[in-house]
Amino acid sequence: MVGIKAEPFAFPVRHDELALIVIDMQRDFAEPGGFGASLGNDVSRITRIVPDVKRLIQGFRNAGLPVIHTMECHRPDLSDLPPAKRDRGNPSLRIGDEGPMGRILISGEPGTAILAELAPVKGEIIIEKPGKGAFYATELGAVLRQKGISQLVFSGVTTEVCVQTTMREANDRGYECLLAEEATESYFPEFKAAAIAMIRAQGAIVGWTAHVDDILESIA
Ligand code: C5J
Repeated sequence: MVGIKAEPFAFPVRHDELALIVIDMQRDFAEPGGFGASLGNDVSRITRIVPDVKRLIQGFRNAGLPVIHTMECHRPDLSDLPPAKRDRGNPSLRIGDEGPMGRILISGEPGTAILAELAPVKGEIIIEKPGKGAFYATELGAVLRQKGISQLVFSGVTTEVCVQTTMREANDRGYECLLAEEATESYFPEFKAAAIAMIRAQGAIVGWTAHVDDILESIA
């Protein structure tokens, strides 16, 4: 077995147990008028990773490996939105409020959709999640078990919030996790750098990180 070139050491890939998770590449985090922008963030940082996320997705599709998309969103009646989450951050628009792309982070609204360039294709799984982590209150664990997946490549946004939370949830559940460095982004470059350093510290304490090219070479 040849591992994927990674930090802090080669990722011991098993291609038949590998899936890609694309976290929250939604208009609400990447476009003006969405949730990310309402918190005062520069959303252009997010759109810059779209080409790298796209070629990672394409590589997994070409290899016949599973691609799983997540979306952070809530029910229209807000019954899965704790007040502590709605009240946080002092955004100009809160989750559930009407914005220029529909209600912020509500299932089915235009702004909640995945960016058109990265849209899931037929057969790909979409996990709608009310939390930052994709295992909390979702069917993700059952889906992965059913597919026999034990290794996850992570991409998407934001590195230190939903990506890192989900990686840590996965790590605790026994999955081996690899973060694709150019295919993830934060509104804060220093937070992305810190998350990458934390993930691979102490002998891959919560996972590995690798360049998109090295991941793609391994699955080609
Ligand atoms: C945030 C996310 N940052 N997808 N969500 O609120 O990282």
